[in-house]
Amino acid sequence: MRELLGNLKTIAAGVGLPLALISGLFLQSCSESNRSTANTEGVDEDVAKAVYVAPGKHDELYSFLSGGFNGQVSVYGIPSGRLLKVIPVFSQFPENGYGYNEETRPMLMTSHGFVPWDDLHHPKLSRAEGMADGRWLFVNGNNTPRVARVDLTTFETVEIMEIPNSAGNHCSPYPTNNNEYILAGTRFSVPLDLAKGGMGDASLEEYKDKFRGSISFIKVDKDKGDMELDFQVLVPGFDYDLANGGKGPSGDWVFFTTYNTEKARTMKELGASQNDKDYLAAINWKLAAKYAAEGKAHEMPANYYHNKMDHGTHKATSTIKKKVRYLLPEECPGMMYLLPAPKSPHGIDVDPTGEYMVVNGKLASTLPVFSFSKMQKAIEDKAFDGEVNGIPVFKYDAVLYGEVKEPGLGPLHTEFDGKGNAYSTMFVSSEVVKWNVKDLKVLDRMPVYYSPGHLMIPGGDTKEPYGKYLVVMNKITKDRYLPTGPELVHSAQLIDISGDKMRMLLDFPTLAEPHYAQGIPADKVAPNSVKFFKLDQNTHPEAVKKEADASVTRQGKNVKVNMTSIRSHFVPDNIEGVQVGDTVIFHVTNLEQDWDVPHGFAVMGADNAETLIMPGATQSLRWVPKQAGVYPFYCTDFCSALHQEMQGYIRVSPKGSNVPIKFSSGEKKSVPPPNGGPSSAGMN
Ligand code: RUQ
Ligand code: CUA
Repeated sequence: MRELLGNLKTIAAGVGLPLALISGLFLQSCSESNRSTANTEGVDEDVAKAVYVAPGKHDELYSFLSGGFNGQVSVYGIPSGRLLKVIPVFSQFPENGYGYNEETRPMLMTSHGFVPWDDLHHPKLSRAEGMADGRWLFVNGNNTPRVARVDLTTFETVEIMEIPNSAGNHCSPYPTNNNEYILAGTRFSVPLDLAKGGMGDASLEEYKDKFRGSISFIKVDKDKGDMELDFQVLVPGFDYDLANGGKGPSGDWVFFTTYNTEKARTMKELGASQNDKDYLAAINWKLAAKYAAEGKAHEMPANYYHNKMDHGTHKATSTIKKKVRYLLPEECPGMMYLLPAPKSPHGIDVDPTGEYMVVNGKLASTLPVFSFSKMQKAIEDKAFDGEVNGIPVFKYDAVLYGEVKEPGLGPLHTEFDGKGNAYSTMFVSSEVVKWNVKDLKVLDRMPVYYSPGHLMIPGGDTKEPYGKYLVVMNKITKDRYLPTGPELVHSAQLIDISGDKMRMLLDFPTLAEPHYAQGIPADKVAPNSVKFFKLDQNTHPEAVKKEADASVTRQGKNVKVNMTSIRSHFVPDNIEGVQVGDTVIFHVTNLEQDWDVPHGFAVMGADNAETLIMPGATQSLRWVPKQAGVYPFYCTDFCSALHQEMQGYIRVSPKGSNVPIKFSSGEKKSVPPPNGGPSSAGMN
């Protein structure tokens, strides 16, 4: 395989082969390697020690991998690669009822209606002084433009905000060094109707004149993390791909890669690959904020949802926002510049010192590194080469620090180790390449399997990388694991970067398609992890805090069941008086005040999901029985030795019957004290 790739490189080097052709060649090389068993090249014998986390011991780091098209975030322990949790964000999750139960359904509301899915690409940890602080994780929804916030005390999604004037929120979300702003750029430009708001109706032939991109400036509350769309910058109608914030000297700047500066609207594979250089856009976010504050912003109508989870009720509410402010770069001198960057660039990564901006040009044969101080000088000297829509374009040589020669094929992303080295993924030549940021010399190459997209070094996008490990996320899995039919898991690989040479440690399967990831030392997150919700702080309006208060009430065609659960019974567990044609809402409060004792609730025929209620919380399930009968309900989580006994019945009579509402917790059979948890009960 190495030989093959070598040949490939010689063929493609310098000639600027179209990506389709190169990847075609590459796929051939994949099937080549299918013939042999898994390739263990680069793996030495005692790597097991480096990743072994003994039973009962904890991992050194958390890592948060995006799930791509599953709309979720997966949490893995590093170095073991153990999957710790799946956090549903944009997707309904039957496992715990997220997006199904009444409390979380509003989280998935958008101006397009209820959208229970998205393509989640880039997790970014919140920051303090340029370092990940372990409080929140921000993620983007690429399809129906949204930004979400996960609270890392509960590992729950607590806020989702739709982004207006955007289509494909890929270039997102990028926090500045103290979360002053989260920046979110649109991937696709769309025709904007500044008078009526939102997307206008336009002929595709008018692309060049009417289509615009947008970059959203989302303010983050310092203490609570709540987001608010402050304003947008409306930018030329390119495709905006990825972004990253500066640090140190470049801390006031954020950089965005663009492609399709050709403004092609069809067959973009070719149309958007014509220009020898596209742009890296540089925006001074502080200056933009100043312009917006000083009245340079215009206002236009908008229509977008902002959904927030309340801490006390544990219920989400949606607010519909009707206005958005925007800045036009041509009216804001000094706010935005364009750096010419070869060639359909993807990732933009800023080194820990904040001086070097690395642009990963998918089709480029070199890896250009731009210099922030040269950029400052170029602004002073007006070293421009024309302008686009009033935005100055720098002369390439005036801002270029240098180029990494023959880095590999198909560079996509770069991260840093804090020792002056950079690591870049090469999609086409399937390798991670280590190079020195100062002298731009390639130092090492590690073949990876296969076709890496993003890579992540814990803290590798901050001013002080944690270093030590690198996780590379591969797009193609092929023969790495036992085959599971046509659909395979994706594969991440863990690489030790503590020495001069990279050392391959571990393959681990990932869910759906991870794009970016974030890693953080466990001690920045674990101590703040909530064990359970305090019942006396539960302000859910339908919560019942003791069994005596449980009730069943009818209001017209609606029947409301306010129920409690505790090991190992529900109150009430016998319910009568429901009729076909009624809508029943179960509000179930878990009375437990102990760690790791959720109760589930499911009722036969429920067409949505179960709910999984954490101790001290209330969740509500809507159920519309279709036929008369006596329906069992039960707890879905094996919570005690008598979990199988945790069940009840609800009687549904024909429409118009005269069975009155009646409920009880029966002649209770004696219930053992709540000590029957899995650890003490020997329930197997
Ligand atoms: S992008 S590799 Cu969102 Cu690179 Cu996926
Ligand atoms: Cu409660 Cu099983």
